[in-house]
Amino acid sequence: MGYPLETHNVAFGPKPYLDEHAKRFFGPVFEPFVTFRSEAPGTPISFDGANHGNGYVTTGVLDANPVTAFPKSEQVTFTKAGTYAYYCAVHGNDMAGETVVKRRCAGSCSSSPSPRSPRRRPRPSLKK
Ligand SMILES: [Cu+2]
Repeated sequence: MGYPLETHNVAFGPKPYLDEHAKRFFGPVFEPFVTFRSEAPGTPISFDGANHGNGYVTTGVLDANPVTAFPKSEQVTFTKAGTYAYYCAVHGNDMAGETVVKRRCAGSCSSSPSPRSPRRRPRPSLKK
């Protein structure tokens, strides 16, 4: 029985900066900037687009293999609205996307309607 060998990371930041790390991933040792998360172990990843001075944040390597020390998933909390490009520095440009954060959400956002929520129909009158 084998283990899944799918290994990825999710990295945000300036593209040239990410590319530098990505192209060195498969070196004599795995590139530490790709392999390890950018935030201290055990701390949440909170992203405001300016982390570490240049907006760099990475989850580090993620995989579903129980024999490695890498987590299966990570959670990133976005604290500022914006459009943030990310990619997997293991696989490069073919595994990329954007996260669109429309507004800051502190706590539960379900209690206040979005400004873009559709208008509600007026209630029917209760006149007899
Ligand atoms: Cu990947």
